[in-house]
Formats: sequence, structure tokens, C-alpha cells
Amino acid sequence: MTDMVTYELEDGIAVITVANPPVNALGHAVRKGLWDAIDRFNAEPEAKAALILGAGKIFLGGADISEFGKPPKDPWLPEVCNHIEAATKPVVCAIQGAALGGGLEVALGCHYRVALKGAKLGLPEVNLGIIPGAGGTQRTPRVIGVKAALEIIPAGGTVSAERAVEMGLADRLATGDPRAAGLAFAQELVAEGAAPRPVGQMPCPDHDAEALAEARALWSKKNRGEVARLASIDAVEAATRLEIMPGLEEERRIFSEMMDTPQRAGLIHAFFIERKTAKIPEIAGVDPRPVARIGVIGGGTMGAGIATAALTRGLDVTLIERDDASADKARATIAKNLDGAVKRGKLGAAQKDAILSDTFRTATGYDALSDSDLAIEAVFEDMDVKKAVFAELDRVMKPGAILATNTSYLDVNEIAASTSRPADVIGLHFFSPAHVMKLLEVVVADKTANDVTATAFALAKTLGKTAVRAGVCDGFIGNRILAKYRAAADRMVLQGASPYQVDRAIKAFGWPMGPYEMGDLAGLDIGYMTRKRKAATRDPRDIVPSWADALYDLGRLGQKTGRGYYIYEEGTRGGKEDPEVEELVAKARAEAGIDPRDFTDDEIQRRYMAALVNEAADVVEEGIAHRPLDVDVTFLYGYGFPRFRGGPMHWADHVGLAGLLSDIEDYAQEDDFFWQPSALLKRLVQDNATFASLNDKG
Ligand code: 3H9
Repeated sequence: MTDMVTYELEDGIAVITVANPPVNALGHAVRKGLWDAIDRFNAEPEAKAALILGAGKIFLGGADISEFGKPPKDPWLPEVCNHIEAATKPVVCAIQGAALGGGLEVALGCHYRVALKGAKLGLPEVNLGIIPGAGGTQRTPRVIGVKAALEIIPAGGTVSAERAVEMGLADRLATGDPRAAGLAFAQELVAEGAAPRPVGQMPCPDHDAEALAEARALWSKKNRGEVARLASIDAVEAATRLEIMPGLEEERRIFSEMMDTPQRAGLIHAFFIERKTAKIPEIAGVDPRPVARIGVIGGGTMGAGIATAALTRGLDVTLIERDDASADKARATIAKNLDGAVKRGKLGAAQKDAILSDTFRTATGYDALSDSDLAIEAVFEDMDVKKAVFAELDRVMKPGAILATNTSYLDVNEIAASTSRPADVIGLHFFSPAHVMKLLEVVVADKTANDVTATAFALAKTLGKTAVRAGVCDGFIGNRILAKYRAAADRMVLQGASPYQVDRAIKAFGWPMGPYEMGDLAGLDIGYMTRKRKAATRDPRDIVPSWADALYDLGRLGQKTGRGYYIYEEGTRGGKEDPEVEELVAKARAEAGIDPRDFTDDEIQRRYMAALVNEAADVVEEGIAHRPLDVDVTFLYGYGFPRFRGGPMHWADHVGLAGLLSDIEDYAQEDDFFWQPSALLKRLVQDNATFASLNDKG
């Protein structure tokens, strides 16, 4: 055996335990250990059956993802699964916590499976841009049929232990200790004289043409542009016509093809970086302050969303509004949000009632926050209004409490300086709707104490959010960069691209929405207010999209008024393009003396992304984002950046920084005010380095 796999004989059962914390990933030492353990089991006459276990909370978390891309070492996981399956006596496994990817494939290599309550079983490989590669696509449909296999494999989802038993993926459900449950099952099998039951020997599943066609239609529509989900369906289909060995070969062929795609690299990058954003030096080893009671100031969409997020995660919330009517409105919004959570199965109905009667309360005076551990204001975006709120918070909050602002661009240093306790002040920038969106920008001001930052990261974890550290500047990481690529889109429109072509090109890249559809969704008054706010400090060389002001003047504020860039007719999904908007744009071009030219979709995508990456490089250079990976996570979780591209900085590395810089330098020939190559980008190109090289910074 190896250090990571142990073998003991207990009452005639060979107990084989994998111990490779934290998730028992199936790295080389584990694979080798399992292989040797099965050899010993086969050779040992006293062992009548074997039981495979995973030590700790998780049975097996899958192949070791960090080995991907490195030279493969024998035995490969598919061979290990075949080796287990070929054992001459029954092999059982007991699954607690999770059997994911290669972990479930090992379980399917076993002859019998017991699942512990609370365990999740699944094949999430497509989420990493690959397909199950150790028999998952061939054995799963043999056990549960093609239709059920297609519910799991292309979705990359998991099923509960209960559902797994219902489907036949596991033989029985158990509670308590996996070792005890597995031993009991193995002993029963021995007593019955049960033989091995290799899944590979089961007949090919029926070719369910309808289920295959449905899955292809579904996954072509969802996750546009992703290749692995559709490829996984091809592999399942192969199981319907090929015996196990040629089926496994076909699976391996498709698996290898997927391994070579940039999508695989992008998705695996995304997997690792989202776990790294909390690893920042200033909070290493710093204990967070305890947070059980929070205050939310303002019960609009954002405040109510934040309160909902906190309530569903077990926190006690007091929400402050200016009068009883507004407080009642906020309560109604939160009740509606909680109803949604009940409908989606995230919350029990009784839990919802208990939240509304016990852990949530509203008040109209700040004194109600005197025992809160943390307060977040979500009031109107105006510095004077925010300062007035912070003066009240400073007055009523207990010593050591945290005072947070949800501002999306205002100067958190200035807000902090207006209080008597700047070290306790921090920005917690949630994204709307706050109870749904996963991103939390933690805006660390100059005087913010490290344990306040640590508390913000701990709170994000409690709320199920991914937190990214941001420094103070207008718009922090995300909105600052957004302003830049939004402006690049406006410049292209002024030069001749139609807003509709821009939206189409950006969606074709993989973004869920183009900038103009996005504007309509958020409300065109937001952009208008931002332009007004920035008017006094605007450089005269900057371009203002006068057609956007015209839309505002016409009361076309986007979806909420039924018209914006698009026309939204009741009962229809999505908007209709409007020639009137094109006329407004044409007028703006004429006023600016611009002779419109054609843009290709490719040029639109390149300019949009160049503006994004160039600004992001400045954001990293200035320390607003700690590392390029923090920009990537911000865009994946806050702005819908296509995950299969890994994030904008990963994408930039992939297409090549030298080419991007050369594009930016070309664009600068026509407009050297807007296109100023970032110093960091230039340095990286000079050093022949990548953004990824900066990600190891602790
Ligand atoms: C596969 O199986 C392919 C096969 O079909 C074919 C092969 C031929 N490998 O998430 P956590 C690390 S593909 C390496 O915070 P949790 C993770 O980076 C695989 N490392 O824990 C983190 O490291 P750090 C299919 C892994 O308790 C630490 O473990 N499997 C792996 O919240 C803790 O992770 C999957 O896609 C791995 N497989 O959640 C499952 N998994 O501490 C992926 C985790 O340095 N994993 N790490 O930041 C998960 O979904 C979750 O980790 C899991 C635990 C639910 C298991």
C-alpha cells in the first residue's frame, strides 16, 4: 500500500481506506494504493469481500485536478476502476459526504454501493470542461439507464443519497458511520454468498433517442459555446452501442480531446482561483470578530436583498427605514424573497415563518442597532446622505462593531474619516439582487483594521458569497473596469457600429448580455446620473454618448419603462430593436462630424476586451485588485463573464498579451486619450510574462 491507502482485515472483510485530506482526491499515490490493495484482497483467501472507504468527511472528491496537464503516471484512474471491477470477490463501498467525478467512478467500479444520508453523488467533470474519463459515461447509463444518466452527466450536477438509491445508482441508504454501514452490507453479501456484480458486464443500455435529442437541445441552448456538455452526451450515446472496453476507449478519446481545449484550461483556472481570493496576507492568521446580529440601513432592493441573504444564513437582522410605511414595504420585499427561497427548496416554509417572526425586525430609529455586531448601509448613493447615516451609526453602535457601506463607487476613506472610528469602517459592495449574486467586493480603506477585513471575508463565507478584496477608487474593481469597456462600446457606436450589433457580438463572445441590453436592465437613469456626477471633472477629450442622454430625456429608461435601447412589449421575452434609436445615434455622429464606418463582430469583441483588460491591468498595478485572479473572480461572479474563458485576465494570457498591447497601440493612433497602454501590460510583454505569473502573490 501507500501512506494514503491502508488495508486491514476485519471479520473476513478487507477494509481499504483512502486518506488524502482534504477531499481524498485520487492522485497518483492513491491510485497506486488502491491498485495494490485490490491485488492483496484478491490474493488473500481470508478476505471474503472488500470495503472501500474514504477517511474524513468526504468519500472521494474525484481525480486530482492539480495533476491535469502533467505527464500521466500509471496506473491511470480508468485502469484502477477496471481493476476494482475485475476483483474476484465482492467489493462494496460506503459513501459519505460526496462521491464526485472520479470518486463516483471508483464507486461504480465497485460491485455494491451504500450511500450515507447527506451524501452527494455526481459527475461534475463538465464544469471543468472535460467529461467523466474513468468509466462514468459508460457505467452510469448501464446502472440507471440513458435518461437518468443524462440528467446527471451533461448537467455536471449531483444527486442526494436518497435520490441515488431511488435511481439505482446506490443500492441502499444508511445513517451513521460509513465503516459500520459498509461492513454490515459486506457481511450480508458474504452470508448470502453474493457474487461480484461488475457494472461493465451489464448489458448496453437502450438507445433512448428521445432522451438523447432532448439533452442535446437543452445543452445547446444553455451554456452557449461550451463544448464538454455536448461531448458528454456523445459519450453516453456510445454506451448504447459499444461493449464496455470499446466504450471506455471512446470515452477516453473524447476525454483527451476535451483535455486539450482552452475551455478546460479556463474552467480549471476558475475552479482554483475562486478558492484563492480569501488568501491575502493581511488576514492570514487574523481572527475575525464574531458576527451574529447585523443591522441593515435602507430597505430598497439592495438593502432587502442583503437582509434576505443574512436571514437565510441564520443571522439576526434589524432593518432601519425612515418611517413605518417604508419599513412595511421592506418587510414585504423580504417576505417575497424568502418565498422564492422556499419555492427553490433552499428554505423550509416553517423556517421562513420563524425568520419573519423571530430573527427579523424593522425599526425607524438607529438606537435599535445598539447591540448589532455589524451594520451595512444601503441608502441613496450620495456622499452627504452616507455621512449622515455614518454619523448615526457612530453614535449608536457598540465599541468593536463594524460599520459597513454598500456604496458601489463612493470614497470609503472619506466615509471612514467622517466617523470617530475609521479602523472599524469597510465597504461591502454587494451585487443586485444581493440574495442571489455570489460576488462581494470587500473594499478595504486606508485605515480599516485587519480583523475587520477578516470579518468581512468570514461574513461572506457565512452568506455563501465569494469575496474579493478591493482597494478604494471610483467603482472599485468591477465598476471601474466596466465604465471603461462600456465607454469603448459607446466609442464604437459613435464611429459606426449599431448598439444592436455590439450587443450581438458581445453575446457571441459568451457574455450573457451586451452592454446596451444590460443598460436597459439596470435602468438608463443610472448611466445618466453617473455622467452627471462626472461632468464637472470630465476631461474635454472624453466622449459623452449624447444619444444616451436623448433616450433619458425621452423617458426611455429601459425595461422598467418598456423602452430603452430596445422596445419591450408585454408578454414577450427580450426586447425588439428600434430604428428610432439608430436615428438618435446617427444624429450624434453627424453632430460630431463622424463619417460612420463598418465594424466586424471580431473587431467589436477585441476592442471591448482590450479596453477591459487594459483597465484591469491598471487596477492590478495600482493595487486596487491584489492579483489578476481577483479581477477574474470579480468578473466571473459579478458580471457574468463566460466561465469557460476563465476570466478576462486568463483570456488575455490565452490570446497573448503582446497581440493585445499591439492592438491597443494601434487604437491609440486614432485616439490617444482613451487608449493609453497600461504600464503593467507593457512590462509583462517586455518580460515575456503573463498575468498568471502574478497570481502566486500571497
Ligand atoms: C475527475 O474526476 C476526472 C475523472 O472523471 C477522470 C480522470 C481520468 N483535486 O472546495 P474546497 C482542493 S475531475 C485537487 O474548499 P469543500 C481545493 O482546491 C474531478 N484538489 O472544500 C482546496 O484546496 P485549497 C471531479 C481539489 O469541503 C481544497 O481541496 N471532481 C479537488 O468546500 C478544499 O476544497 C470535482 O470536480 C480535486 N478534485 O468542498 C470535485 N477538489 O485548500 C471538485 C478539491 O488549497 N471539488 N480540491 O484551496 C469540489 O467540488 C469540492 O472541493 C468538494 C469539497 C465538494 C469535494
